[in-house]
Amino acid sequence: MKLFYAPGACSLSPHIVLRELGLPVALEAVDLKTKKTASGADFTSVNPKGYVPALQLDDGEVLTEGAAIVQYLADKYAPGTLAPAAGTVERARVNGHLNFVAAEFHKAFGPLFNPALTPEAREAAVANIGRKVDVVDAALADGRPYLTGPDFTVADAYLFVVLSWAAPFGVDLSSRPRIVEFSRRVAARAAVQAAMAAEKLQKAA
Ligand SMILES: N[C@@H](CCC(=O)N[C@@H](CS)C(=O)NCC(=O)O)C(=O)O
Repeated sequence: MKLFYAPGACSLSPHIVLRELGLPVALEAVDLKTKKTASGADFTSVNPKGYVPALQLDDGEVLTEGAAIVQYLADKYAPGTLAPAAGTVERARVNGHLNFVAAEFHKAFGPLFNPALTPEAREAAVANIGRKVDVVDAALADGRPYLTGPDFTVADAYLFVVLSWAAPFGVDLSSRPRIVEFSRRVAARAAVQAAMAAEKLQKAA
């Protein structure tokens, strides 16, 4: 299997999951501006949508969409561990968080990638991000270590990655101690440390 990724992008989520599962990880970086991969290939021939992550399986099949990739990996290689069994309420809860992170929280950062953003638009975008953070903060309110309880799941991996974009974009999360602690807890996992080191990312504090 080969993961097409960009350092620190949402592809870090399946990267973490691959390492959590102890699977061999072949990585190929993608320049998201030029759509060229590190080997000089045209990335749009791998994923016509032009974005990471893309996971190329050993038979050549390519999976896209981070939420789908992490569920495929969890179900295939360690059923019931990083994602509860399909068809259970517990799985639906993990899927709910995954979908929220993908469709709501991840996308809330979109405006901040625009260098021409006005101060007013930035303020609105940051406020919107804050509302999404409030949702995941509330999920942790009973003191649980991870989104759905005591066990780390694929949804936590994705949430960790999106939370990691806050500081570089100047979004201050320090007033939310549960979120700060969540990020520290996930960052301390061996698989996360290994994935971040492989992507040459600074370890979270
Ligand atoms: N719906 C996709 C979105 C993936 C996505 O937004 N990838 C970003 C990096 S985090 C990207 O590659 N952007 C470059 C582009 O869209 O051209 C998913 O959930 O996997």
